[in-house]
Amino acid sequence: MKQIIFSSLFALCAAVAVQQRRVSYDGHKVFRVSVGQEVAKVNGIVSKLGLTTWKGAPRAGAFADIVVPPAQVSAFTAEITGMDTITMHEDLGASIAEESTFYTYAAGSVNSTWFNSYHSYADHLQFLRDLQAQHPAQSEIVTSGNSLNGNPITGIHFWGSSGKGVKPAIVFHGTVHAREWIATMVVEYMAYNLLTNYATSTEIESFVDTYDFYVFPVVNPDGFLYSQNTDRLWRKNRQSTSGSTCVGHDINRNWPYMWSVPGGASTNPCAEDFKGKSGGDAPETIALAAWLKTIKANQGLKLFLDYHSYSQLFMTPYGYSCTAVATKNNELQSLAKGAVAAIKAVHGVSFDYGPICSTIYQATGSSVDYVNDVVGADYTFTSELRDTGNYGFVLPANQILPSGEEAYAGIRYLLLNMR
Ligand code: 0X9
Ligand code: ZN
Repeated sequence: MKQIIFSSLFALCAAVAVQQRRVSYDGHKVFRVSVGQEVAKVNGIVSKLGLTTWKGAPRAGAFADIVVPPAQVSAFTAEITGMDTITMHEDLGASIAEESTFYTYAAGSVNSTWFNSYHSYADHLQFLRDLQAQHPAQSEIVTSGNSLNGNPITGIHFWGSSGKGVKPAIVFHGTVHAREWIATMVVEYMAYNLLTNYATSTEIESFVDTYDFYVFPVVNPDGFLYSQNTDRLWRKNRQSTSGSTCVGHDINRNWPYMWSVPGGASTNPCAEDFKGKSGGDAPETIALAAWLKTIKANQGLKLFLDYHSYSQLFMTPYGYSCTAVATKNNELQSLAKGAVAAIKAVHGVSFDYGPICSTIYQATGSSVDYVNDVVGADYTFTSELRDTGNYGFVLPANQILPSGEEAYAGIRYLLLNMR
């Protein structure tokens, strides 16, 4: 009996310890390999050494960004001899430590220094409350449902001179993929810039008078918390799947539209792009979808934009198919083209644009296809923010503000040119 109690106590402590232990990336290197025609070779190396990749499976003509633990570095470098390779992170653990130096945020003081560092989830919520409090007559805190673990998916809603809820909505989503921290900051920059300059810029005043803005910096709060507390490179939500010990459904493969189309997601619960057991089986997907439908019904949905990182892309529907063409495709491409030119004009950073499937890869069950065809937004885009692979997901904090400034220029172009 004593032994049983002792061993179950031990198991309990071990479980707690496992849960709290931070995944260490100390000494891990991240390599960018030019795959060329050697898809099978690169795939073989990745699976033989049991490595993880940052941008899906290696594809012909593309780069494969591969995380290599210290014990495998020499084996890996031997395997890729002769291939075009650069080192993205000499020591991923050190890069993460540097990035995770959050400046202390003093509640109540929203100003541009917010964008000098990344922040804890609690501080992100405080930032929204403080921003709202600075504009009490034209904003409110909103939630679009709860996550699996009961975290409200929190955003800020703001409006102009006509009052709330009467103008068509513009919705920004950030950080559905937990590790894409720059998306949180950029989406917050949109809200900060529009609200802070409403009183002084006639252009911004006209934007906010024309549309209601709904800005959700973190639509995957459970995953985001996990990426901050446990594993910086966590991507999915925190949902378990019967019959598997692996955790997480990829919310951006789970939207219930063209979900069954083969090839654009994984059916393996351990994969980073696991689509779930059925379309819309992630609570976050269902909550976000229902909320968007309500907004569309109540006030119309002018623009939906889902921010991700990294790759510097500005994309349009569709992800599920490379041959399906969006109804407004010509106009969407022309807007995307203008947006990337506007982005480039700010800091010289180049984004590519085009439909998701042909620009990045086939992705089924992504937000864009659902919002375009099921919810029915007038304009739907998704953007992959900086960079193109120097730092990847672990983007230095000094690139937050420039990322926000250029992303805003892209949005400004849309606001000036959407019909
Ligand atoms: O795989 C994805 O979901 C996106 N790339 S990421 O590295 N950020 O995960 C690309 C799919 C494009 N669809 C949307 N961004 N909605
Ligand atoms: Zn993403």
